[in-house]
Amino acid sequence: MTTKIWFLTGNHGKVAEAQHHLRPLGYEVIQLMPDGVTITEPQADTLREVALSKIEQAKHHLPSEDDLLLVEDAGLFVDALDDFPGVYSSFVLRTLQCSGILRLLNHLISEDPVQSAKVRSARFEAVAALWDGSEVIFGQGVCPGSIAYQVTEGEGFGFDPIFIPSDLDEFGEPLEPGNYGVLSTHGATFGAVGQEIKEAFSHRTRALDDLIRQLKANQGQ
Ligand code: ITT
Repeated sequence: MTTKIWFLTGNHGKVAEAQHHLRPLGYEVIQLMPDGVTITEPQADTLREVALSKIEQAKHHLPSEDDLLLVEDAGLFVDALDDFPGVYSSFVLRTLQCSGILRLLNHLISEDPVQSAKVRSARFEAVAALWDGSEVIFGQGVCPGSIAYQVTEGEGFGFDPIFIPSDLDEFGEPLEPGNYGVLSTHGATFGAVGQEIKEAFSHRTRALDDLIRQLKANQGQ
């Protein structure tokens, strides 16, 4: 039997990634955008607070009480910018865009390759929250990587055109930057690889897997 998950988000890229990942696991993901209801995203300090606020606002608008409600909040955290833009990622994408992040990092450029790699080190983080009708379950995912030198055209959304994920080891776990793994985009950004390749590395995949693992444990599966 397929379980319906209503995904509250205005971001079609997120929906496509969640559908692609969760369909084979037996979940039908449908985008939820309740008519005439404005869901506000609070300016909070953590992704978890933002996700919880969206669940609280949306749970009364679920089409059926038997269905599940999903929200997910993500952000790009750049080490050399003290984790900026982080929880401000949506605002920064709308205003500075990807090219603005590159300009900020260019001010910090170093001739030393080791220092230069540190300057560009970054990660995506995602918190997925699921309302199952009685409680909220949280899943977390991190994707370490680095910021490219140029914006690449191609697939993906948001900061994908400037984010290069770290290689993965044989267990699918990310390696420290600079190490070669069994799975690699060979320096290509998320924007330059297809959705399936992004999925192997992505913070979203990891957050959703974490969530589904807990959901199944709660259901005794
Ligand atoms: P919601 O309606 O779900 O909130 P959003 O696009 O505002 O959609 P977030 O607040 O979670 O999503 O994301 C903050 C910003 O980070 C936003 O500009 C996204 O485009 C970007 N972002 C999130 N996940 C990303 C990913 O996997 N790749 C690239 N950029 C991403």
